[in-house]
Amino acid sequence: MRRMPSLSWDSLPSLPAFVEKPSYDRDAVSAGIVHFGVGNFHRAHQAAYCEALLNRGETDWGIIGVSMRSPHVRDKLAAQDYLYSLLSLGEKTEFRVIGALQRVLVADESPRAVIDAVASSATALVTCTITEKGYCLNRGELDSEHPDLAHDLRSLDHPHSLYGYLAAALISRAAQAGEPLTVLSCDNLSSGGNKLREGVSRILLSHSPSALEWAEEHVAFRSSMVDRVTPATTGELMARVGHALGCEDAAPVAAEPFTQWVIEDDFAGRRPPLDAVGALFVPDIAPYEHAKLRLLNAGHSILAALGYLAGDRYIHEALARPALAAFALQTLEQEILPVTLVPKGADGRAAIATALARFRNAQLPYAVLQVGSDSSQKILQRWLPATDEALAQNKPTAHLAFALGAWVAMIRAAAKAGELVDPQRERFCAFEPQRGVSISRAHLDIAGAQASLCFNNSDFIATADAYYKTITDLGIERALQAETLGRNDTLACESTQQ
Ligand code: CS2
Repeated sequence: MRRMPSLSWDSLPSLPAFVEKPSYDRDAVSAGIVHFGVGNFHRAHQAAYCEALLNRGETDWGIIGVSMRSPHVRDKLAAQDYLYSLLSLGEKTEFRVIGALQRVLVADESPRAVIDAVASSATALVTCTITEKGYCLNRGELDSEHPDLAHDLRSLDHPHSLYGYLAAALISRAAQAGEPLTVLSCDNLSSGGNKLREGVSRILLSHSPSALEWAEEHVAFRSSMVDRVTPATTGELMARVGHALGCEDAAPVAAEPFTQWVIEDDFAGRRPPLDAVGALFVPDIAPYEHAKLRLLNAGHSILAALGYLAGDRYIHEALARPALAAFALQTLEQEILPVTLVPKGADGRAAIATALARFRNAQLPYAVLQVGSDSSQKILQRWLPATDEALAQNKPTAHLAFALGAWVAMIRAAAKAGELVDPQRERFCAFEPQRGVSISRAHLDIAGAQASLCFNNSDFIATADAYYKTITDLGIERALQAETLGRNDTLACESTQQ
């Protein structure tokens, strides 16, 4: 069989007319952005916004991507001029080819090139999608003993963390009295920008107090709320793209039609006009972060745990089970929403309904195992803070206790099946239940949730343990029925707080 040609700038003119292609001269574009973490999410989200800017005639906002360790994405993209297809899958299917990524550096292979790219005055913005675990946190706080951060506090010759790369680059930028820079977190994390500031400052303090002083004046660390459901690429997607385009794309990405980017304003230096292509600049990001993490991501993680236990492969399959769908809706509406700050003018119930409708999109199957990955980190951002606030305010928490019991059951079952993907995998796998020791508390302990109120609330923990037992005895759906949770005809959400 003849091999199809690879996607490339030369092949663009021969792509079918339904494919939206770069309309700009790539040689006229410079890279004003360095982005850390070139996974599917970045390529479906921030890169798509930048592509829209380039298509409008802006020339400053090309992207240099950085992969911290793996060369895979770089290798695939380099072979096709860093172009890739982005499919929007919903009621309609839309194809775009994105050219905003100009090249991808692999930090472990060429640390100096990464430091130089961030230090260059051509770079006005650094963005990142490094996931929760890239922030080196423990108990929700920056952890100086985390091996990567501890390494960078000692030496910046070959940094291990994003903090280290930023600090090394700022030392060089300060020495050149370079242009101001904005560093923008694009992860599902509360106050990601503040964490980046804190980590970089800690490292600068130990390596170059004068660069720290410069950075305090010239660098802005900001947070953003990013939203677009973007699953991992499958072989089926690659085949579909090859067939539609008539050329081979080794790194296509599929995402839902919905997309949102809310950015904490007040940049240092040049700011890409992202508001012209659908992003929103706001002075206060907190309500947007809260609403997204708690009303969407919490729901996603809860459905991932319940769906996994029900034997489902995908989130939309979990939602097709009435008891699971009712439980997710009740948890979000009755227990999480009352303690969630929503942006002014927004309707929390409508946001929940939209999130669940988006999760039902069967055109875009999203694996429960993918959403369930790294859950020990995700629950600290997504639902434990809401649980703590509900407990503190003496509000209902029965569903949240059940969700905790289900999360523990999911961890145990996935560990047993060899399917657990989590930074704490080894500890979860080595865990042995002990008489008289709460299983929920032991798992929260491994997740680093010791500082949370729910960890220390014996009634809540005992309730979660009891639910865990019902779930493992009866299976998830019968447990929901037995406990009258997830039944449309009940409002079983008494407070477990005395
Ligand atoms: C998901 C998110 O995998 C996950 O943990 O909850 O990636 C989610 O799809 C995005 O945050 C949606 O914006």
